[in-house]
Amino acid sequence: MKLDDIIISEAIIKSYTKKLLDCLDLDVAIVGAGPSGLTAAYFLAKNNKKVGLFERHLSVGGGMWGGGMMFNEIVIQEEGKELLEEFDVRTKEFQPGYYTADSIECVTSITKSAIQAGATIFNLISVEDVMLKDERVSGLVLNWSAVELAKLHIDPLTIRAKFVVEATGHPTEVIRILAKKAGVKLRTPSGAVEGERPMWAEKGEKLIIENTCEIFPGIWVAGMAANAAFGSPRMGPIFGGMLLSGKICAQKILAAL
Ligand code: 48F
Repeated sequence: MKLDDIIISEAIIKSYTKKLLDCLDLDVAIVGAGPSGLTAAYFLAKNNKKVGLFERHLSVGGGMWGGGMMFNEIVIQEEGKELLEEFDVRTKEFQPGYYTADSIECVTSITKSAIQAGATIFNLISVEDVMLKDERVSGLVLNWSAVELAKLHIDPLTIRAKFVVEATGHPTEVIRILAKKAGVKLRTPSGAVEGERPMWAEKGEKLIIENTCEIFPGIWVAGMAANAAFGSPRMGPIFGGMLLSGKICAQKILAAL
């Protein structure tokens, strides 16, 4: 068969455009394809919700690829191990209660599970703002990451969502933008992003569960962003809390939808 270069281009443009058009009006829009965002996407999509996940970088996976200090293994505890089994990730017991997993197997398997459950993942798109109507977050403002990187003066596009998930990790970008631009009070002790505290794995892993919540009407925090929002500690390369936070966030949103 002779290959037509123009048909190849047309196939990409048409199928991508269809994907983007299908995501203009979502049940849940997630910002950040790290472990928490990907896990939330999986459980929401598995429950037949229309989910779009927007990731700034070329690659998904956030801070998971590099394990700890580029040693590409992660540690998880018992609860996290059960979740990894749901994604068909193999784990090894290191000591009672401590398991390791290959970080590359984790990222690829969770990502595949989320996509095959029905979530649509867009890489190379940055969320630069939220849509705020009647004191409720009701969507996201998107632009190509290339536009952001090149600092081009090009207006964004907007998508609507019943709920937004802030899963941008340590920088906690989306709720910072919301608090700054709209001057609203978040459901944190001070009403602002409290900022993450120094490393304390045990406390960080416990608190992330209760910090996963609807932090302002229409927007939820999951993963490291939840701990940073509430002034809780970071926890380093133990990932059970990230996965559990994504799952709990999805379960709470499912109950609210
Ligand atoms: O940082 P990240 O992996 O967040 P997470 O799911 O997991 C944290 C762990 O990786 C690790 C840790 C474990 O103990 O503390 O750090 O909470 O993934 C966040 C993703 O969000 C993307 C960013 O590129 C990364 O892949 N991101 C951040 N801001 C934006 C964004 C934005 N404005 N628009 C789109 N994507």
